Amino acid sequence: MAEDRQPFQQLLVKLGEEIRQLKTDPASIQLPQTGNTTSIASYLTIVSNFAELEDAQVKLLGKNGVIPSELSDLRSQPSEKRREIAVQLNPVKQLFEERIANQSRVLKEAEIDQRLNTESVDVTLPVREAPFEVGRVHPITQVTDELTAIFADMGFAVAEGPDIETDDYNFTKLNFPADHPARDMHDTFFFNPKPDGTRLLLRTHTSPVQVRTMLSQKPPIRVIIPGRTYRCDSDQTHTPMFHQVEGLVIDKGSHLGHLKWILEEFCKAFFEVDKVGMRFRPSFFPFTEPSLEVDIQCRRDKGEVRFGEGNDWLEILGCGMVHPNVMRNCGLDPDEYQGFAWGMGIDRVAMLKYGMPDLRAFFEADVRWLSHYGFRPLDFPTLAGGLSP
Ligand code: 2NL
Repeated sequence: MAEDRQPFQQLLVKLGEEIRQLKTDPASIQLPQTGNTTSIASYLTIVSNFAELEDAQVKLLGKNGVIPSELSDLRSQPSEKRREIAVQLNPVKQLFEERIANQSRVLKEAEIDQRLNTESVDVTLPVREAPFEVGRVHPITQVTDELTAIFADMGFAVAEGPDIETDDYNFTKLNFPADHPARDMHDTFFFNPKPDGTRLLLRTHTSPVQVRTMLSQKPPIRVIIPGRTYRCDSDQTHTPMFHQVEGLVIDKGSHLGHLKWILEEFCKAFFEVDKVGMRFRPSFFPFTEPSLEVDIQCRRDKGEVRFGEGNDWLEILGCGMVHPNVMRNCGLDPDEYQGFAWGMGIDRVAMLKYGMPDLRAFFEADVRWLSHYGFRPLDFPTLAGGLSP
């Protein structure tokens, strides 16, 4: 072992000499068995830090290391002699490479052990806010989750459908007459007509999803459909893209009394009050008969709205019994089944519940607005646990 401690530099010089002897007369030396080779290999197993190990590797095997530089003139030798040199040198190189890789592993493990023994975690430090806690849930997402939790609790399923629809599903099946003004370019975003004359559009309400539900499922049906809707309209309370939630119930004995109860329970749960005055006014929609509009009791207080008290009324949704023509268009016999449906603007009820004055800000993607009006993530709304965080 005494040789192991010979300065490495000395061993390298000797290795250089031995390689030169090998090149001159390969038969005169057995490089893999020399004491020098053994000493270098031993040295590589006692190197005690990464810097020294890398230094050894560079000096032995690096581009200008002893072995490559002594071999740089090998091309000038006859091929038989080159073979004899290679037979001796290759195992030596391999031995050094193995020792270096092994020692690198040993040093890495020692370093980890050292850190485990010396570093400790102060578990009493306060927790930093993780990125997903800094992010905020958009009010539309929050309110959609709140609505969904309320209706899910009443046994409603959630249905979804495409934003791009056919004229048939968006209007015709819903009993819109051919010349109805909603079919006008002023209200509806149409795509260019196809060669057969039909044209796709951006759905103006979520009702086409109800049509799809009626066409594909047998009653009893209880679904709500939250989603994006589009109309060619823009001012302080209208944006070209907005959100609706519609509900649909189809069963043998469904009637307006059920509809009224559902909407009343919904309003109490959503606005988080024990009782709420409601007013049903006659109205008109092509797809319901009779049709009603619903106002809820409120009090306006310095720009703030309070529900369940006061003498003001606020319109929040439209509803009605599904028109027999719509039932027939969707493959249901109106003499066997009755249905009711309602539709409500999600953006509008979000503005009302959380006192956000300008609808356009909802879609400007301003992080300052979102950090003010947004909601903490991972606080999922449930009826039992509380809706608004
Ligand atoms: C409103 C009014 C409403 C419906 C939507 C509906 C859907 C089918 C059949 C019958 Cl497939 N009705 N939906 C019914 C009444 C009103 O929305 O003012 N929405 C913002």
